[in-house]
Amino acid sequence: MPRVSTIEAFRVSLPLVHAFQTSSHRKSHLEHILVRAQDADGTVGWGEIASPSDPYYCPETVDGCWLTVERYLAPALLGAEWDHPAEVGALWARVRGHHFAKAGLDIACWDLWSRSAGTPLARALGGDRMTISAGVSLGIEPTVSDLLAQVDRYTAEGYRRIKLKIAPGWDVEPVRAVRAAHPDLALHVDANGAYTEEQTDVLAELDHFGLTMIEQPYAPGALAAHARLQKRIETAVCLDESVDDLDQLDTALELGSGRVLNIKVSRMGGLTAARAAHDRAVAGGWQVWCGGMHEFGVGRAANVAIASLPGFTLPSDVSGSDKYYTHDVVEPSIRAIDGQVTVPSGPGIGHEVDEALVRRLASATLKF
Ligand code: OSB
Ligand code: MG
Repeated sequence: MPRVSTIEAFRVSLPLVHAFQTSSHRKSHLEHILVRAQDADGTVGWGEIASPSDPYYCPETVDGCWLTVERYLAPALLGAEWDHPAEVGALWARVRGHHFAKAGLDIACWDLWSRSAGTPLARALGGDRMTISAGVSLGIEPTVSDLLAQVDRYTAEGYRRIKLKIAPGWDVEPVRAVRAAHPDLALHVDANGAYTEEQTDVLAELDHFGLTMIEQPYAPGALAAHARLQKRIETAVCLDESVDDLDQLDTALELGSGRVLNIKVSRMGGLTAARAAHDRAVAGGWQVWCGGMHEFGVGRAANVAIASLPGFTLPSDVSGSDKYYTHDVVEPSIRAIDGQVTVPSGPGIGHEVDEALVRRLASATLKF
């Protein structure tokens, strides 16, 4: 079996419909790297590197991913023999970290392989759902009434749960206001690691609002602190930044650092790794859901595919493209209807990339 004889990468920037602010950064447009892999038969697979531009969520950056693809990952993949996409991770196992960059190539290989097999990516991964449940992640807004307007808008659109970004100084007040306006809403908060253990009293106060979880309250490495918090509060603690490999997940499971895992394809280093995290977390008795990184259509379609696995029982951060972008890079664009995204039945990611658009928008390209 081939496999990849041509690899191209494109740096593409799209404006966000609505600026997004977390405890650590603010964004009005996003630059991602789209990866195109072609085999000797001419079959093409696409992947997306959804790294943030700046190292505020994770250590990776778009610039760093670009160099890593150019110097290490693309040369390792080009011309290598493999039969199944679960094997490609071994090609770059020597490269430590760089999970977002690896994920882009991994997704392209899964798309390529499932297209040549004529299989939907979701089924190739072992997913059995026909639709996935979609929530939205709302950034920090200038005022509580701006936030309430956002919540009203997306609950009216039918999204199944709302996640609110919090940070010290923007936590109990917005949560109380949203809860008062929507008593039965499935609601959770995400701190992106902005709290220290000295600020635990605020987190304990959030225990009284019937939240489904508190996502990543402390710094990524603070697995013991997360375990102490989980013992103190009723609300489930969810890990995001703390878990980017199976060893960290094992430690978290053993310590009881939470009860829920946000699985991001990018953070784990690709679909194979995300599936392994799903299997391990579910076996350890945790609930899992699919997180996102404001992906364009390629990465978003990969998220839909992984979220079709049976263990993804909680609503995802995989909202419709229109929440983020006026014009996405795939056709048809990904849509949430009444809080559900349909898992495509066509081969591969099930969406066609507008290649002319990608080439036109690219501010830089690589070709191997
Ligand atoms: O912590 O889940 C996060 C976006 C960028 C960086 C980190 C996070 C997020 C989101 C948005 O919450 C998820 C999405 O809508 O794609
Ligand atoms: Mg998060």
